[in-house]
Amino acid sequence: MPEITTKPRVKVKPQTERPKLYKVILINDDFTPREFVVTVLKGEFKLSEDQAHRVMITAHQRGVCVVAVFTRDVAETKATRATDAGKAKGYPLLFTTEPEE
Ligand code: TYC
Repeated sequence: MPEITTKPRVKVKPQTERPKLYKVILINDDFTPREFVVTVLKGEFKLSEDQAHRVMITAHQRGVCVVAVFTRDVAETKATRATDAGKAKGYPLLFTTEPEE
């Protein structure tokens, strides 16, 4: 009887693989003042006044706007901090995260 031996193959991930990126998304609401949204975008995401204003207006008009893209930990931390900044003032301001395709 011939014996068949098989070598286990171990898949090695290439070390050059990039970490998955996550979008931070700003959600519109009817209560948070526009200027407060701009202030949070500048403070937490380091956007300029002009960038922050564009992002806020886009969310205001379309319902959502992608703020920026980060690794998972950074995206979740920033989204939580920015949402908490609104909560502290009694606003329903909401930032969520979503993996990039
Ligand atoms: N819609 C809010 C208002 O009219 C402003 C706003 C914009 C709130 C974007 C949230 O993500 C937001 N006061």
